[in-house]
Amino acid sequence: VKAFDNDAIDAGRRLFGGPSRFLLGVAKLEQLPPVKGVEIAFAGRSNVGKSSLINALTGVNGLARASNTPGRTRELNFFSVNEQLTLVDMPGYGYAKASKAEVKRWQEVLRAYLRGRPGLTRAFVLIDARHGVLKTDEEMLALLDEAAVTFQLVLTKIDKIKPADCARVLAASEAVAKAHPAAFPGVHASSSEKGTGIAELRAEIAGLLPPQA
Ligand SMILES: Nc1nc2c(ncn2[C@@H]2O[C@H](COP(=O)(O)OP(=O)(O)O)[C@@H](O)[C@H]2O)c(=O)[nH]1
Ligand SMILES: [Mg+2]
Repeated sequence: VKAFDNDAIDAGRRLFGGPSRFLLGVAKLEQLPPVKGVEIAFAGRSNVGKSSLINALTGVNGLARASNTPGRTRELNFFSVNEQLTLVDMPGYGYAKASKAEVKRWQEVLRAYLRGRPGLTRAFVLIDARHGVLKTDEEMLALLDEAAVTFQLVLTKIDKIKPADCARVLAASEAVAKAHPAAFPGVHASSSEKGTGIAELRAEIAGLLPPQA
């Protein structure tokens, strides 16, 4: 990913330095809240580190986990950051125990959400750095292409691999992204555990907000 200058890093720090709170969990599209400000979504396989990344970005431990109570994991969970930004924790895919009917149902909810959400500025698709882009990830990317939602890839858990392997997975992921019309160039590498790449991701997100008046 491109380098961020001090101003961009500062803007990210200021944005996420503000209060963050859980808004609501949505299981049915009729329950979707009106879009307020800029909305961004986090997608990825279950266990890839979506909740951990939201906690790391907001600096609020347990913020995303707080909404992870049973029954909530199949919902779209909405969080507010500094009253300026809405983060959406999307239900994880690739869950081995999910039935075909379940997968189909949540794909329909997801597709409807992605298609009918003009305020959705970008989706970050999280990729486990140990595995790279898998087939189920490709399905998600195809869904985003189809819905014309700009997405950007973020490697997670880079603390679990060697720097050389990280460089290799980054390059491979960039090549995958290039093949998708909805991809935003540049792949982030992160570790919620160590805090690596969090400041840069905050800066990227802050850059999506309209300039301050
Ligand atoms: N080592 C390491 N583990 C992580 C990292 N991010 C998440 N995890 C672990 O991966 C597991 C799944 O994380 P979670 O955020 O719940 O994933 P989700 O299902 O995508 O929301 C948990 O045990 C986390 O502690 C990371 O950056 N490094
Ligand atoms: Mg989660």
